[in-house]
Amino acid sequence: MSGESSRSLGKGSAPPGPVPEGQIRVYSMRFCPFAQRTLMVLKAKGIRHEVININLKNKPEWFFEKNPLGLVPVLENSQGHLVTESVITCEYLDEAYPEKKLFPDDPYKKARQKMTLESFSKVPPLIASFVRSKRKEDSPNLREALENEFKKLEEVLASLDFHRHG
Ligand SMILES: N[C@@H](CCC(=O)N[C@@H](CS)C(=O)NCC(=O)O)C(=O)O
Repeated sequence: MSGESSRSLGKGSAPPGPVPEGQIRVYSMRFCPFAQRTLMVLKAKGIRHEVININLKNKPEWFFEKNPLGLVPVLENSQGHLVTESVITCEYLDEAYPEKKLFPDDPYKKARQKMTLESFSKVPPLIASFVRSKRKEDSPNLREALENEFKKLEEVLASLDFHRHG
């Protein structure tokens, strides 16, 4: 069941059982940039987790009980707690597993970090549109917009002192 490469579940599939004690589950989709956020935080913090990929073109009926909006990512823990929205899942994971904190505790530093993240909120939808576009040469504007975002990101990363925020 675990692993990013497991097959995706679609309509008519049996609902997965409860999450085993001490585990956390993420409902995901392999090419979803939003779900990648959650998966990256799980990985960065070394949290043991299981991945269930959802066929978003043919969603299982039971998936709407996990998220009425039918969107991935969704986190579920062994107490049956459900957390949706990628940014919220990241912050939840950082607080629920405090051993290796990614967000600073200082309120101002934390706000600055969120502001930096927010300034790149255009990136996931841009990547999704780019991946969806049939012929890449038909979307020069998308490519240019993405290249600009990555250039900006590189500049921000180069200017950051990670040790100070660590
Ligand atoms: N704001 C949401 C967006 C999540 C989202 O749009 N996920 C897409 C896959 S990349 C999805 O589940 N699409 C299914 C649909 O639109 O029905 C988040 O940040 O988690």
